Amino acid sequence: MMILYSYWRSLAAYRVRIALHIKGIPYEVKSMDLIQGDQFNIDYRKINPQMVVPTLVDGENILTQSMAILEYIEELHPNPCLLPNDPIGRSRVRAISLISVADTHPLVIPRIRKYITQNLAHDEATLETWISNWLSKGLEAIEENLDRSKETGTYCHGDSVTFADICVVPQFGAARLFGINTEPYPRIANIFDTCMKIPAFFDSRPQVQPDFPKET
Ligand SMILES: N[C@@H](CCC(=O)N[C@@H](CS)C(=O)NCC(=O)O)C(=O)O
Repeated sequence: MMILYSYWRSLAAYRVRIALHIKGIPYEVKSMDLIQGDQFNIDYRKINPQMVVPTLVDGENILTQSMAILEYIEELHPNPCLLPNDPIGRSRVRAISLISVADTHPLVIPRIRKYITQNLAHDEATLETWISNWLSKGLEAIEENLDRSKETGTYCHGDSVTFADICVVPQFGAARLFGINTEPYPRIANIFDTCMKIPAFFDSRPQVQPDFPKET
């Protein structure tokens, strides 16, 4: 069985959980507490020298970077298909995905947060402004893309789930959890609500992960 190194709050691991679920691939979760610093353990570093999650272990193969993992899963199990048939469509789906994966998410991960508060000595309020600014900017760009394109359908691209939904939904969920005003993003909100009716999205969400903090 595949092993997924994951963390309940990780948007990148969330993307992979959704894709594995959609493709019906069973996997075992190994939880990494990124706040406690599990990612820096020497044994994990041997598996993932970047010291981040997710890492997917498929037999002898170790896969890293959520987008690269999504592509791997897609090639291994083409059905149901998570990319459009045409090159322009695939390019659009990857572009929407990367607004989140490459241009938004890296700005709000734990090591960046830590750098802002510890190395640059900014307070929590400044950190919150930082996070909220970048999450919002990403959503703004995605909303405008969705609004302008005739390819936008029930989902980000057409009427079936693609990588784009798998990348946008976790970011939108994080923005809501973070208390950001999401009213300016009605198209994303609709897609989010539609996706949440799909077990692959609903059952992969942070709040139902085994390592989600229990209330004391
Ligand atoms: N671009 C990578 C991002 C990986 C990443 O930064 N993951 C975060 C959690 S979402 C992490 O493990 N951070 C550890 C840290 O910042 O120390 C991907 O999409 O897989």
